[in-house]
Amino acid sequence: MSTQRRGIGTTATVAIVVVIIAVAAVAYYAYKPVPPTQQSSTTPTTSAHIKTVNVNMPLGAGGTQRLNFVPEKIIVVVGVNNTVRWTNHDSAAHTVTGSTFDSGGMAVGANFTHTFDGQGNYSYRCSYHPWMMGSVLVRNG
Ligand SMILES: [Cu+2]
Repeated sequence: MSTQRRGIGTTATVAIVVVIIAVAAVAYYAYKPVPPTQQSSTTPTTSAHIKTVNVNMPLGAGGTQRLNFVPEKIIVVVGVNNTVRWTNHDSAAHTVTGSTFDSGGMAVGANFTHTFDGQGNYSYRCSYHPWMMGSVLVRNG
């Protein structure tokens, strides 16, 4: 009796697996992803696609003249990654001061974000430490 039941159970299991595989195969062909070649030329247009570039003030930058913003110079592209976030990892306060943007005093651990909408080379500095100077080169996408 128990042997017979096991036999029926195995047959039913095989049938279910076959059905699952068939459904999966149909689903795969019905919802085949768009080939990458058709997506690669699409330019991201919404802010949801814009990546943020990170720049740091490293530990010791406030007291060591060879230390600076990291990276010191960056290149960003409008519509792709033109949002920049500076984070103060130092034990001293700093600023990110440019002609069109200014973080004001940034305490330890603070961050400041700015989105660059137009092309140009935007230099900036820390108003507390004259050796700290960086730049953001903005290109149109
Ligand atoms: Cu500084």
